[in-house]
Amino acid sequence: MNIDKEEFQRQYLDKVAKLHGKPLEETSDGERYQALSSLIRDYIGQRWLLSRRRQRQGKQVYYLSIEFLLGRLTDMYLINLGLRDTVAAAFFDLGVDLAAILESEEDPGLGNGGLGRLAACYLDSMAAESLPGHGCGLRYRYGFFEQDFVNGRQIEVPDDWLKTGFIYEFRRSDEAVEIRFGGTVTPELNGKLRYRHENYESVLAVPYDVPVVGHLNDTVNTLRLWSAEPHRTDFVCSATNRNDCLKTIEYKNDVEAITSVLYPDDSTRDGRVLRLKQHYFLTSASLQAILADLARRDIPLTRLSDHVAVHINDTHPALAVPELMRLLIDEHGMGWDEAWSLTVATISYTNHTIMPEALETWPVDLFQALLPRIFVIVNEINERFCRELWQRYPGDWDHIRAMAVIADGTIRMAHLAIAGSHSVNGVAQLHTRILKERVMSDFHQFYPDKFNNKTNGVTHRRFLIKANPQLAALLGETVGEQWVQYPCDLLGLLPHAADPAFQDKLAAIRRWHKSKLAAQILDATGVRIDPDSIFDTHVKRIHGYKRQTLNAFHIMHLYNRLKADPGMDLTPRTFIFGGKAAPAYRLAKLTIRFINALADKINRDKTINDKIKVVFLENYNVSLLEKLLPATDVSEQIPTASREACGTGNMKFIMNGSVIIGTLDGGNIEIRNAVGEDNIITFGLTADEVLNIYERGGYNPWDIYCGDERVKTVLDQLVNGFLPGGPDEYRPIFDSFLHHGDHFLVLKDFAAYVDAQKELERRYRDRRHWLSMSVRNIAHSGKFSGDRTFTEYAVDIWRLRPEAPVRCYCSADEDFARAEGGCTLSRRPALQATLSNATYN
Ligand code: F58
Repeated sequence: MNIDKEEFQRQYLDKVAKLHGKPLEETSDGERYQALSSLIRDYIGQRWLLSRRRQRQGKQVYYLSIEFLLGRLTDMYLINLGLRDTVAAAFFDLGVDLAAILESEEDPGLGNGGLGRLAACYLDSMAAESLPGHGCGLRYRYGFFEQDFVNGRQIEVPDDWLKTGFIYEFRRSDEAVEIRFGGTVTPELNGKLRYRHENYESVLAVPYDVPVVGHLNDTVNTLRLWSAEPHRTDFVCSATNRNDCLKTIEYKNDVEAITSVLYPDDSTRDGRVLRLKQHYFLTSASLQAILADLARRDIPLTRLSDHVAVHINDTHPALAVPELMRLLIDEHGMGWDEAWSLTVATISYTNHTIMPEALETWPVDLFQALLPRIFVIVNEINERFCRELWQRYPGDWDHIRAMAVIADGTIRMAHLAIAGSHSVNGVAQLHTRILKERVMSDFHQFYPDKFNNKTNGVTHRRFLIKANPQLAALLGETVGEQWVQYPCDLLGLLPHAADPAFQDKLAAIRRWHKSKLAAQILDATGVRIDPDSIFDTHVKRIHGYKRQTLNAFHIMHLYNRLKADPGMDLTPRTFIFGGKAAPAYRLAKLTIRFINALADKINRDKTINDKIKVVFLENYNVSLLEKLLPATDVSEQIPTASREACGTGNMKFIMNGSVIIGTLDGGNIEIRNAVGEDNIITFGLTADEVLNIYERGGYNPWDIYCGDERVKTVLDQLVNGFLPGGPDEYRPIFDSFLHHGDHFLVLKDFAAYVDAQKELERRYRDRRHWLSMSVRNIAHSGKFSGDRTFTEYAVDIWRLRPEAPVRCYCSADEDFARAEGGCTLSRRPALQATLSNATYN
């Protein structure tokens, strides 16, 4: 956007006056933020309108997701509009602290983990690539939850992210649609078989649109968030009829509950019903709007899949399959076969997990009661699918039952998603292989062409340019500003990897961020950490398979060594944790308490000379991650191999120059292939070894407990009063390892992890060597840009003809060469020349 500093100042001061009626000097940071965001909203409005007009004819992608973990928007809008430097300079002149203003923004609480953040990264990439791709999600009144620690325990506080309003949403009441729950359906034969749906509960889905601004281009896409509201016509409340009034209030509460919170507690039947309601609400509202838009564009429904791609992010929106069938058949009079081929051609599905407990199923009775018409359709899909299977595997009932959509009184959403879509993708090469060869091998045999891999990618605009502007500037000076459009150009750093002058600049930037983070941590936790220590960060959802306990056990072991030998030569290290535990996941919550107790014990111990410090930061979210990325030396990516579908934190850390200590799982493997074995520290069981243990057994954690003194000491310390909080407090953790089989193989990998940590420290001590590793990680991170992934989705899955030609992304690896869209290094001759002239040492 073209606006100079003086003009911006004029407009801003004008906005302050109009909004607040007082001079800038008298406004608070919050009021200044309001004025800035309101001005940005004005800037975006006009561009949005033009972008919609331009995009009208092209094929549109709709990315349906139960989560969009957006992070703060203001700074990103400024970057994408090309206004960040102008605004920073303008505020500097006005004597206003832009950073403080930006801190007043709430993180929109619309997500929880990697799946939701991936959805947000892809929105950013689609807009950056000028692809007409839009998000469809829910406008939760309260986010997942805000995490507080009280005596080291996680307390879940409602995340009231909307309390002061959300300036970037545009309510579109005129585009509200009706959603129906419950009731009865009766078949009617009137020439054609039709279903009459009666006595249902009617809910209004009201869209709130959030603009998604492309990076330095004219594209503004839309994230549409649906909010549940009572239907006006049902709102009966008169003073004379108290019963009606109570019913109305009950109805209103029931309706509003649908979008009141992300992941409502599903331990009760009511909670499960609410989640299913959310899923149907999201899919039905989105599909109704998509078809309405098609009609507005005068496109016949029979051409649906040429003009629309609907992508389902995991199985939460898998009801898109039967709902699209319902709309095509019931509302538009189409026959089953035509509706089915259009549905399959339109929908594609990404799987994000192989963990059996996370593959969604619904009890038939619950499903049928809530969605009677949809149930009839799912039943029909299942019957037809089983008939097809019978043709292929006549008489093999076991095989058919294993693959059926409905079996044993449950509806299996992954099976529905696979049967009803034309593409099923995993999110890393290993994950896709496991899907094809193990978890969904039956489906892969049946539909070999549907399965494909799309290794995740993340946006370097948020996680590098926004999070680490100093590094972004250094990269620009070194490899040319074009790296922002072509992240593969970062390969041009390789010749500088061993250059002390470049390394020193990189080190100075990291040191600056570390000292800033240290100050923030002191402020937030009262713990003083040394900016010259190794910052070792482990941030992600708290889960057994992510193995925060493995990290904690290693810390305990280090502490034990230090206590035994206070003079031990150890590079000072600060272990930083962050992450939320699902409220009903007791062991994960206890893990938080355990790590907090350990932190307390270690941080108070004066005898270890501050050699190790441990902090668990409250309320991990996107904004906190952005502060940690540029200050982190070591990133912990240590899941049980095979369990982490891909991971995306790993990618965000390497683009900031952190070195990973990690297992050979998910995206770590591809990162290792890209950066080279010498620039990542890997350890532990491979995925195949883990899967073999799961299938054949043969692992007894007691053998390790009895055979490795270090493990025994650490585990005993959980229950012998070593930790504050009492000896029984942490017994469930102890039991999970020794009495419940150490499902995530923490003890099994312990020795290898300790060795890897030693190796890490050895390498860190050679400062030049460490910095060269760091540079090489940044250099190879271009491959993990979400723009690259999105190009692959656009070309292979959605068959999208983009508005602008798809940008090509180079890689030294030929596996990124693609027939269309992508490209190899050979397409960037200048870079190729730099690289081939360089000597790497
Ligand atoms: C994550 N899934 C994967 N699920 O764990 C991670 O490996 C992958 O990189 C990422 O998706 C993106 O592909 C994930 O975040 C959830 O948060 C579940 C959602 C449903 C409720 C339980 C958690």
